Amino acid sequence: MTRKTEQSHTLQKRAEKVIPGGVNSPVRAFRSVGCEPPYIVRGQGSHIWDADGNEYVDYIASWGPLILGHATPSVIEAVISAARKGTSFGASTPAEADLAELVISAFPHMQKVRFVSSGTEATMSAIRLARGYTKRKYIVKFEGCYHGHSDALLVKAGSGIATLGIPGSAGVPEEFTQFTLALPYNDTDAIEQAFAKFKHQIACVIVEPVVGNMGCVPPAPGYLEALRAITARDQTLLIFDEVMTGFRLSFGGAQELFGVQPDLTTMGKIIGGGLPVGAYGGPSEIMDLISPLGPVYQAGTLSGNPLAMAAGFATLSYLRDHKDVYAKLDKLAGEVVAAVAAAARDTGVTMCHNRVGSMFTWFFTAGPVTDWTSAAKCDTEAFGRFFRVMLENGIYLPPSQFEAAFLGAAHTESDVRQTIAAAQQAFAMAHT
Ligand code: KE4
Repeated sequence: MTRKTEQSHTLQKRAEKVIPGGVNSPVRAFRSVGCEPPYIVRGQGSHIWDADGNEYVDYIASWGPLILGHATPSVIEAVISAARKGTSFGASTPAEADLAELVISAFPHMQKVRFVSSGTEATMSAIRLARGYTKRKYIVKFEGCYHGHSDALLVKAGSGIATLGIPGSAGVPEEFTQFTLALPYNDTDAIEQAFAKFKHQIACVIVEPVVGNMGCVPPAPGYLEALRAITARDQTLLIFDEVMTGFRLSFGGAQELFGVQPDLTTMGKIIGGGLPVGAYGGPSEIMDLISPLGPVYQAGTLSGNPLAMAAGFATLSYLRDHKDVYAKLDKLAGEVVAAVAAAARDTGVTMCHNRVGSMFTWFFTAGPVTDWTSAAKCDTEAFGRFFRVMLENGIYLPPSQFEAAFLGAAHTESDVRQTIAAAQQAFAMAHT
């Protein structure tokens, strides 16, 4: 199949003249998979169409938000109805508490939530709150975990364990990352060493309870429990960054699935139903330090935007009322992931995979992939070849080895069959 790409190519060249790389978020440039990005013009259910008329089974789902699929009627109707009354007021609206009450109903530890407009804002604000609450400066994050692009989090691990992070991006002065510790994920010794070295000085540990941003990497058995025990022992706040996993892995996110309760939870993606929403929440004792009640400042012009609230409320209402959807997602995702893995094995292609519920990654390495060090061993060229053949066959995967793919409520057995067939073709070609 030779997919037509002229229209997307023209659109890319036009966009590059006025937008850096032609994209408003780097991963969309397809730089690591060796082809130009299709320009998407429409989505419906589990499918999207590009400017050249090519149709794809979509496993990106806007990087997670569209768990119900594209253009879900209840979501669209809610947004249109809200828009007819105006798009934004910069004032309180009933829709904000509607969504806040629904979000809080999913998390037993949560008494209050503050809405913002992105996951980056959510994690940045939660960290500021943790520092204000504990009056401590140091924070811990993990290599391979991504929590958005605020300066203190754009850090790569220093040399050796429990050494302070070094900037991971140009434009971030080392002073801005000097209080950030970047530790290996799934390594409890590293955490113990850090807390021994920085006893009573660490404000918070922020972690993706199931990592999506080095590809899908689940917590080792007991790891989240260890993080919870070690942080509680030192009065450090544990922040679960559930921007990706919240309402994805279960209605109560990873913390419900694994039975480990953080102090603060950050959210995004699904809670906006495809519109810009982030959030952070926790007990009133901590959340009431946020302005205007307390001394920790945080604000946002479009926070709680009525259209975004409407889209989020419609999406979460469906999930609240159809919790059986999670078992269905788990089953169908299990089918497609296992079948593709079997096809790789049958053709001698070196690949392993991780999956938790409806988020998963096929890694082009023998594996297992348990942390950034093992993820980084992937043959990204092999992933690129796989990605391009899948795209040619109408399967739209995340354009990076180090991302998670998402299956949603609109995906069908037919989508799964098409995906498996495309993978079989890709693996057959891998030996040519
Ligand atoms: P945003 O600022 O992009 O809304 O959220 C940042 C963020 C925070 N926490 C987690 C666990 C996340 O996965 C993200 C953003 N995820 C990426 C995909 N890996 C968004 C895609 C992109 O950067 O374009």
